[in-house]
Amino acid sequence: MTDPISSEKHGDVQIIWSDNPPVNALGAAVRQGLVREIEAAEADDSVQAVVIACKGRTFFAGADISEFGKPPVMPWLPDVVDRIENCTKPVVAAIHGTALGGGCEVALGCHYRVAVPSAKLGFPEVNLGLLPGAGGTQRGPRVAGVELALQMATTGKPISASQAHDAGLVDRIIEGDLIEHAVAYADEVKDIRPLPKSSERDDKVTDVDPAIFDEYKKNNAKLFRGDVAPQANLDTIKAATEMPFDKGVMFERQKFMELMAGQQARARQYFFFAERKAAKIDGVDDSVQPRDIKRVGVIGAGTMGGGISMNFLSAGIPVTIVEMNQDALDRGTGIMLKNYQSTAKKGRMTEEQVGQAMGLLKPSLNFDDLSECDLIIEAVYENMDVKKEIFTRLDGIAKDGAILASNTSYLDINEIASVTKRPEDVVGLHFFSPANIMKLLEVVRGDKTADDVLVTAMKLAKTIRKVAVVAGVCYGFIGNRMLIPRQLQAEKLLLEGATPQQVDKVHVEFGMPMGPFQMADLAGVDIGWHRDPERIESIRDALCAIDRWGQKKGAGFYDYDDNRRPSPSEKVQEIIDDFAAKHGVEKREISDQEIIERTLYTMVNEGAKILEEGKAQRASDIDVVWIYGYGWPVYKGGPMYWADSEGLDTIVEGLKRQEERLGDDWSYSQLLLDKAEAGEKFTR
Ligand code: T1G
Repeated sequence: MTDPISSEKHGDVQIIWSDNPPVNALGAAVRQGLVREIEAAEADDSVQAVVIACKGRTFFAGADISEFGKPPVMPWLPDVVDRIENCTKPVVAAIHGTALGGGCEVALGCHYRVAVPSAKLGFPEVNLGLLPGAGGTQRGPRVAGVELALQMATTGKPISASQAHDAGLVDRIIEGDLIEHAVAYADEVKDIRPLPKSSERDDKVTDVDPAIFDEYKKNNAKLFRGDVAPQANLDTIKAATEMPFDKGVMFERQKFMELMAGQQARARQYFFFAERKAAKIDGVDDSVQPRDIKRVGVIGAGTMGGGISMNFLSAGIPVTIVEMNQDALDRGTGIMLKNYQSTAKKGRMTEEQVGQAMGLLKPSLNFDDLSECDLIIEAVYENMDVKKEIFTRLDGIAKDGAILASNTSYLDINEIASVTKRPEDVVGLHFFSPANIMKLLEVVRGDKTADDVLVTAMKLAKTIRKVAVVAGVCYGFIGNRMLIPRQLQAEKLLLEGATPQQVDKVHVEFGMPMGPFQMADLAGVDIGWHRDPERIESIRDALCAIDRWGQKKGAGFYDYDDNRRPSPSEKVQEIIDDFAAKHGVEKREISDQEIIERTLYTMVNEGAKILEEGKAQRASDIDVVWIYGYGWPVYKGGPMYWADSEGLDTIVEGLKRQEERLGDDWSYSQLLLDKAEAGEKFTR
């Protein structure tokens, strides 16, 4: 392995380079090289100042996560940072790309920091279930101030170079060549003494009202729910206001080690790689090139079509959106504009950017306009006949090589493709509502979908800032298919004595953003309903038949006030009791554990079936779907990782305990049984 650290002289300034693709992670060789080169520069009388810089796309993006859990190799990163700070000559960090985690801490160990305008700095360790463990929780508040450091460390969100400059975290924003200006800056400061050490500055942590920490926690309660790392980050930042640096870093080290040893950090670190693995398509050669997508067509300007269009417009890709009538078209484009304007009001985009995005939109009533598109996404009513009719028309209109995609959330892509003469160009692009917000995209691979169509979809997903997962064709693909047993058991539990609020409470306490019935009310109880009010085969049918379609109707499984605040519904309880009586179901006390076993264990069983049928490439992909598509608590790693943590034998035992109640069409995944028997895991 070539040494990633080198150095070169520019006059009396020594540049220490890191060249450790892809992101200059601070692995052992980098840490060793940094110490070696700092000591060499210090001992070299011809060197008056030092610049630390990185080749490639970014300054150090943090500790090397792939080293976690392995035997440590010296030097520790905190010692590297201390060694830089104690260098007897000024050290300047030249920052581009993303100085994250340990990268930001190395920069803080330097005496000065310069950055290009596009650079970002951050403490994303909390996303890995950790905290800045190389002095960042103590240096950060001293340099950037407690409140900014607290926000950075507990949210993991990076800040821009200009925000960092305003806070004093960056000394100069460099317009032009970074290295040339960094060397010039080093030349400017080379004789200034004493050297400004982040660890010795107390000006930004003295006189801090301790109440700000409770205030912050109260205002960001969601951050702290269930997840232990945000609290540890708050505690260590707070320590910077209560104790001297040396004591503070000892406290930081203790909290860091506690987190690192914990389940949540392991789950989050697993997920970091799981998310990136999802982008890889098994069996498709890296040489397969994506098709060029210059213009996207969207059929349907409803909630989904509008949201889908916004993803491409925001990425600067022109969209032709087609509707059946002017009213629907105007309504759809109006909602898109409103969404953009509310984003602008929150300061997350400028009015000019809103104009640019909407300027790329071409509304049309003429289906033939889609002939100019390289990718056409059908986002209309979830009905196979309607979709077949559209794809038949598309087949005659779309240009050669255009990709024809359906946003269907359940239906058979092979059947849709079968009405075209180009099934190899047909793929499923299942966006999750709201499509302009939710990060998950299920890319559904038909039997005949061409490899380059798949590669194009996965690459495009990254362009529109989605996390894509390849799914095979089956009813509901990955996510919604696993919802089916969960919803089925949840409703059966209502008949047997549980209440909607009890079932939802168990899920929320587990860490889900909402429970099955809260979700049904939000999404619409009528989704997938057969629309026949006379046909009452389930509690949902009974609710739909009397217009209890969820929040949009002010009533679903819950009653809602004008502000959509939910309350338990006597009417719903009546319907449940009638239904149970009619079906001769005895009411009984239902334990929380039974709810977990019947709704979450059955999901794991379905996930195992998806795997054994080859409808997901790997178990970790299923976890990515559930974390990004449904808000599964990332600190539990996703349903398959979580099942491994519980033990697959525990899952099987629980299912066997419930077997009698699971219904006639219940069946075990053989893969689950085999793995449980063999003491194996799905995800490691
Ligand atoms: N360690 C090891 N590999 C990493 C890595 C890291 N820190 N960051 C990225 N990679 C790999 C990634 O797996 C992928 O590999 C490739 O680089 C490109 O990544 C002591 C303890 C920097 C914003 O949390 O946020 O410092 O799949 O696809 O979309 O206090 O990577 O190609 O084989 O994400 O352009 C703190 C994590 C660590 C930053 C770039 N740092 N990385 O995004 O590329 S803990 C982080 C990112 C720490 C100290 C603590 C992003 C990125 P492959 P990518 P990208």
